[in-house]
This record gives sequence, C-alpha cells and structure tokens, in this order.
Amino acid sequence: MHIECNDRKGAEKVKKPVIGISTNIIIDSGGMFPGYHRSYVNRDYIRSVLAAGGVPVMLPMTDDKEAVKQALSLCQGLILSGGQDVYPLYYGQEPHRALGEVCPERDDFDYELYRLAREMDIPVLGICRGAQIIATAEGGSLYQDLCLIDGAFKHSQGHSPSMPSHHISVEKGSKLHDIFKAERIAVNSFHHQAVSEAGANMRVTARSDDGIIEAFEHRTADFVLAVQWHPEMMYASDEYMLDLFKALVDNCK
Ligand SMILES: [Mn+2]
Repeated sequence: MHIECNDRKGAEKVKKPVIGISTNIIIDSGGMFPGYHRSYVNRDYIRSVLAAGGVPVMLPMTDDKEAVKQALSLCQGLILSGGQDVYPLYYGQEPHRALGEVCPERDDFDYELYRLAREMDIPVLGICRGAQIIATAEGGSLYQDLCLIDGAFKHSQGHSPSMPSHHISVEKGSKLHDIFKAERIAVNSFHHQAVSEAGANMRVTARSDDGIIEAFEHRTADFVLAVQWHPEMMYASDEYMLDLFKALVDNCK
C-alpha cells in the first residue's frame, strides 16, 4: 500500500505557473469580415512562455474591471506586451506631431492590469509598450519620438526581429544583471519612443550607447522588470532572452 501511495505521489506533477499576457485589438482591413475586431497577441509571447516552463494565458482587453481582476487572479505572473504608443494626455504631455497610433482604451486596460499585479505582488515583465506603461504608471514620462533626442541611434530596425540591432550596457547589481550575468548584451530594437523618466520607484538598469533607457526595474518589488526591446522575438536564437522569461516564470509563487 505504502509503495503504491508513494508512486502515486511521485507521479503528481507540479503545476506550472500561469503567465497572463495582455492582448491587443486588431481590426480586419479586408477578407471576410472587414472592420471586424479581433483580440490577439503575437505568437512569440506564447512560445517564449512555453519555452520558459510557464503556461501562457491571453488576457483580452476589456473595460470590465471585475472581469480583469478575476482573469488576473488565475495568473501567477504578468507580461505587458508591446503595441501602440501610450496616450500622451495620460502622462501630462500634448501630442507631438511624430506621435504614432494610440489606443487609450488599451492604456486603461494595461494600467489596470499593472495596478492589480502590484496589489497581488506577482512578477511583471513589461515589454516595449509594456515598459512605457509601467514607466508612466509609476509617475515617469516618455519621449514621444526619438527625433527629440540629439544623437539617438536608429531604434527601429529594418531587419529580422530575431537578430539584434544595437548593444546595451547592463548595470551591475541589478536583477537584470543577475539574470544575464553579463554587462554587455545585443538586443533588437522596434521603438520610436523612449522612456525619459522611469519613475521614483524604478531603477534604470540598462542603456544603449546613445543613452536611451533600455531597461528598468522596481527598487523594492520582488520582480517588476521592464525592457524596451522585444526579447520574445529572440528567445529561440538567444539564450539571454530565454533566461529573461525563465526568470519571470521562476519568480512566480
Ligand atoms: Mn532600442
């Protein structure tokens, strides 16, 4: 009996952490349903979480706060994904002429997810727009376009997203440095905006050689990391990027 019991116990699998991923809306421009709205996220996010040992769950955009809360309560970690520019009025600026597409409804949704995730004290990884959401939620601010910064590199690469575009220097003693165990990393780049101030609770942990903020993390929370590049697009070819997702999954309770 005891042996059977132990065998059964040994066969029980430890549940993998569920990682909620904020999604976007895409509007069909043609095909069978022109003008139709679809909830979506790029598949690389799903694949990165799976490769890191987590279970990805897509969180659909909605203004139903109770639904958002219940959906996030099923998750042990959160990824705020990339997408549109953040609505400038939400961080106290008027729209610069180089501002891209905005979606204030999605900002509201992402801000709510971030607020709840902080309340629940679960790990958060902000990617590109997700990093800008975290910065502005924390009282920081953005450059609406890199043309506002003299000497800024080209940060919107024209080649394959799986290939890096520029280097970053990672601050020693940061969580990011603990994950990478390296001070110099090559990353891809698909942003025309940048974080100008990350907020008082945040520590800037990586910059590109032109001084642009490329990563920051919460000073006191266990795991709130924000990166300006797209690690999910490099996870399959670059171990550093997979390690970032593994760190997110490993920090889930
Ligand atoms: Mn960049």
